[in-house]
Amino acid sequence: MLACAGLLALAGCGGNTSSAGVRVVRISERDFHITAPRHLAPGRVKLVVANDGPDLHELIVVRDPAGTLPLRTDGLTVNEEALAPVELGALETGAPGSVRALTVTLHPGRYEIFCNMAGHYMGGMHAVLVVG
Ligand SMILES: [Cu+2]
Repeated sequence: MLACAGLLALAGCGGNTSSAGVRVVRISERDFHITAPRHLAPGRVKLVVANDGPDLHELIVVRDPAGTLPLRTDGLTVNEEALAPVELGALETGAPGSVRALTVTLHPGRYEIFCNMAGHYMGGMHAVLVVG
């Protein structure tokens, strides 16, 4: 990872780099799993999110030093309102087959991405990103 970080400015670390120097990170969502790189270098990244279905999915990015995300009283969804201070951004509901993008700036630390359609987080639609 250290060698990777050192090469970032030169080669984009093997990933795609847009003209603005924003790195592209590909994420796949499906029922009920999110596939994403576990480790990322700090900086500006464009999360390109493919919904591989078959259901509708969202994607929310939060900085999450504490670990466990709070649930609403319905027991089926994450309490996004409680996470507002640490939310970096969100993609609202996307149809199966859609590809959407969200650009965020990542600082060293632990992040979590998740889908907050009813029951999807509980079903396993979350992933931890370790930045640094
Ligand atoms: Cu979902």
